[in-house]
Amino acid sequence: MSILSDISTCVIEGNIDDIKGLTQQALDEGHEAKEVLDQGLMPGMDHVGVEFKAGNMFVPEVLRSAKAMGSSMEILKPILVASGVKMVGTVVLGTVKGDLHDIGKNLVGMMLEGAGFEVIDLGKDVAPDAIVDAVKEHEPDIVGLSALLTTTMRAMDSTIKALEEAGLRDQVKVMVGGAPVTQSFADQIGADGYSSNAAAAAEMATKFVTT
Ligand code: B1M
Repeated sequence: MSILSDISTCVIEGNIDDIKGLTQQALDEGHEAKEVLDQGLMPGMDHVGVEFKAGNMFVPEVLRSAKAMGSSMEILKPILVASGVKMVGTVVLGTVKGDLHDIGKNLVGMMLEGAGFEVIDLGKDVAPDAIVDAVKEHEPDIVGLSALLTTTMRAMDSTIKALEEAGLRDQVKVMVGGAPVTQSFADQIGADGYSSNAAAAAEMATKFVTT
């Protein structure tokens, strides 16, 4: 097996202990950082996404895989940034105002990073104005909003309205998710997309920037 497939396996198995050493070894052996990302980390994360969607992997395992990927990215990211490799796109992500649940949002962020996006994670309890400011500052392709409470879902609506009022709505796709959110709610508030899980969110984001 090549070192790049060993790195894929580390992502799939959530092997946080070995992945950093293997990443450094791959670079030392002459592999480009982009090669490690495209042929090591990404295929691993794609596999995780498929297995998670199929119900063969569960949240704790996916989080561990995402952590393994993050450990490798700590080494690769500065090299990728310095060499000007473009990320697939940028996502401003946050859990909406009044809502402190961030486990699902973090998982979505990790899957997005796994799919090659730069993720500007604003955290939880994020007010519509803070999203507007972040869109002005970072000019993302996508805004991702998460909500876990029926009482905070409405803040997704307010956030979309704030983007409209700031004249920014046409510049970004807005995707929403979280346990109480549904496709019909997403349609009702004028979001561009809804996904029920992190793997589907990453797939949708990729479609947004490639079609
Ligand atoms: Co809270 N909580 N909680 N809680 N909590 C729920 C959500 C609840 C369903 C529990 C229950 O009553 N059965 C209930 C909500 C009821 C409702 O509104 N219908 C609830 C409540 C009531 C509350 C409090 C009000 C409790 C209280 O204080 N009285 C309070 C509210 C605080 C606040 O937010 N203002 C509260 C607090 C908390 C903790 C802080 C203790 C903790 C959060 C810790 C944290 O996130 N750092 C917590 C937790 C852990 C939960 C449960 C147990 C688990 C949520 C979770 O992390 N799931 C939850 C019950 C449950 O779901 N079993 C519950 C795992 C996570 C991976 O799934 O977040 O759904 P999820 O994300 C999924 C998808 O939804 C999707 O992808 C993810 C991965 O597949 N997804 C997206 C999520 N965001 C997306 C965005 C996308 C696309 C997909 O695009 C951008």
